[in-house]
Amino acid sequence: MKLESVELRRLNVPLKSAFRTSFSSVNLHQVLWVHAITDVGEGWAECGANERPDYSSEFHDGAATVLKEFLLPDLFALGNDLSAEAVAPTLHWAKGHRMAKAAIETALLDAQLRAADQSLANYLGATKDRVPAGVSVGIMDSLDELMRFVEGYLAEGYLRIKLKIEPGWDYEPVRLVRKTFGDDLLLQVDANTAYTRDDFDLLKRLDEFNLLLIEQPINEEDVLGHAKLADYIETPVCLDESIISADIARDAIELGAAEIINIKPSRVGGYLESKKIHDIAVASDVAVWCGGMLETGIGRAANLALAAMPGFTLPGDTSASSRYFAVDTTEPFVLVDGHISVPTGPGIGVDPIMEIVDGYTVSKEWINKP
Ligand code: SMG
Ligand code: MG
Repeated sequence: MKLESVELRRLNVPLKSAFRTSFSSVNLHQVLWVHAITDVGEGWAECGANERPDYSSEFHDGAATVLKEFLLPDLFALGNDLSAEAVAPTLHWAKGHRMAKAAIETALLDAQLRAADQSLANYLGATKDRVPAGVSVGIMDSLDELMRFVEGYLAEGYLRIKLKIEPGWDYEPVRLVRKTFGDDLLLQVDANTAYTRDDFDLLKRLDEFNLLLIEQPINEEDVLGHAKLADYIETPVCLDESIISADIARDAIELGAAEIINIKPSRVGGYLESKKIHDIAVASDVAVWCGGMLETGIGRAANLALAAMPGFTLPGDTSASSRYFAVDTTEPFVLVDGHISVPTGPGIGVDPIMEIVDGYTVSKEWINKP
């Protein structure tokens, strides 16, 4: 396969309601797409970075710049030696920028698999044709509002609820959701690093609610702190932001810091690295689940393929398109009996609907092979 040109496309996709985490509140999802044109066909990917470096150090302008100035020139230079598998080794010299690398690797993997008439799910070794869906519920202005949203999601059929928490929005919302919806509800929380080592007693209070897990309670660089917390509380500690590579996943597991892992392909540099993390976790008896970055259909499709691998034993943040969007960029993913179907078509298995995509597009830039 040979890379001929790449389109960087920015989209502004409105959210149905504001999504608030411990670090931001957004009601417009700003998206960066990477569209690769090769000699064997085209491929699409959604970059996991946010517009601002708030979830991780990456952000759209940074990803676009590193792609244009450093990553794409090396991939153009490979000529006919390009393959999706060659992307990570070729770009290894460039430190970090995993979301930018994941985006181009995924777009090329999509092109390569479409040409080979193979689905991403099949390529990754998926064993399921549908995956159980969880939903991530943002921080709300009031407990009443939270109850209304959770009740609505449960009525739609979601099989697991994840509550975003932060200091001041933790014990009470969790207590109320547990009390209202019962002990059988699969319930977990995500702090996005909002706590510190001084908050362990506060976090221990959540033990009484029999949570599936607590996700990334403290600073992503404090892996040892998570191991200490895991010793201190009953609730299993799950890492998200900290796990940026298979090497870190292996270390975090060995340290006792990652009792469960949220795998987000964008955060770790792509689907190939995600597969490595999956394999390491399975070999260590650590459960994994697929996280999300509010992906539109292009990104959601690829995440569903990953979530269909055998080690993904917990419901992911792989919710239906309608969780966030009135109109998705592809055929919408729908919830049926609490599950979402894994695409079976070649590559990521879905196509952008260009009339809709063009309506969301705010800019396009083409980078051509020199
Ligand atoms: O795709 O449903 C989704 C988003 C799930 O909560 C979610 N993601 O830390 O896991 C996480 C957050 C990051 C969101 S960045 C705005
Ligand atoms: Mg998280």
